[in-house]
Amino acid sequence: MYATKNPSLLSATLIAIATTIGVSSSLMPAKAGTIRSDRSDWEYRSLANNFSSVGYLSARNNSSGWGCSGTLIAQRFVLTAAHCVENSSTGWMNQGTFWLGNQGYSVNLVGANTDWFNSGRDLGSGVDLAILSLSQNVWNANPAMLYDGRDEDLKMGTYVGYGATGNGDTGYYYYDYNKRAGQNTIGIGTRLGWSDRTLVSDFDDPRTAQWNEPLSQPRNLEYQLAPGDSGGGLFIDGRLAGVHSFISSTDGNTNSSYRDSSASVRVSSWTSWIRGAANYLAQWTGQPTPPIASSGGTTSNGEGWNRQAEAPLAPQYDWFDDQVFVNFITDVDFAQHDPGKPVDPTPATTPEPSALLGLMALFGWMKLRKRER
Ligand SMILES: [Ca+2]
Ligand SMILES: [Ca+2]
Repeated sequence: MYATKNPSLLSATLIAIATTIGVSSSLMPAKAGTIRSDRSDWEYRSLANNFSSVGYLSARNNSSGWGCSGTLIAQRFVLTAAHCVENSSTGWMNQGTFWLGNQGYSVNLVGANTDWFNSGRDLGSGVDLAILSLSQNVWNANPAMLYDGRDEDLKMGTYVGYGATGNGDTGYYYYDYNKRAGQNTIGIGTRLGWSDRTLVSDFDDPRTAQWNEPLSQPRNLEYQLAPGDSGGGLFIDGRLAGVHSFISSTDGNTNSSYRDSSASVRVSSWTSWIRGAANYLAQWTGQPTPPIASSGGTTSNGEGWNRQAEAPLAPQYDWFDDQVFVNFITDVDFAQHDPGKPVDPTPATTPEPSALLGLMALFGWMKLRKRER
């Protein structure tokens, strides 16, 4: 059910948001997800095998490590959530490995959306976006195509990610590092009082579904995001339509149970930023402009096709290449660097190091390290 159908749920959601600008117990980053209590976990894990572009992101800095998800959008670029590139208490990642199947690829550059910082890291604004450059080309998975249609509302979406799981009755309770995919009916974020740059869904209980109400029909593999899914991909018609960002609840416990909600950053709002960011980061490493494909939906129900190849699942993620450390690249209005835009009078050049220092000054606690050779 969506809150718009129930005024009391809507007001409860809004109250939760008002009290949660910043850190909140009821609005939290989605870090795999929870499944229907009457379906087998195997079905969700099998569905995930259709989405090899979604990988596991392991990150660490000098004092902590954490895990997220991400989606390959070009041969060496990954789209993820901005909150995945930093730990809220220990700071930025300085090493990262993006895992596709059993192959790990080191992260060498990160660019996070400047609006994420400008908004005070406001999850509800739909700005929780970062792009990662990998130190080598991916060879065992196909990049996802971006969804650039604006007709996402009420289409079926497929969530893909790694992390905590459980079911709608229990909420999430264990973390097995497996990839799962599940479905839901997607709405524009304004339905739940958030930015139209978010896409949302709610987790419907099949036992209490209102079958005459299109928004309250649980999908066959109805799904809810949970910690560990952050940065993963939401697919419509086989295209990447969202980047998993946060979960919320109106039942007082944001545990990904039935009735809780999922939210992803809306890719169609950011296609220029994504292309521009990838292009800009490519220049830093002397790479050619990466081709990033996009197209609108082709079906009315969001089922569509996908062109994903299968990649085997890897059991272990605690590996980092100690020769590769992360550099943060300032978002110098990345959207202006979209190669699809009319030619900018100033030629694109390799950015000066000041761009990097600017961010270091802004976040003085960030450490950049380079291995001594
Ligand atoms: Ca639903
Ligand atoms: Ca709950």
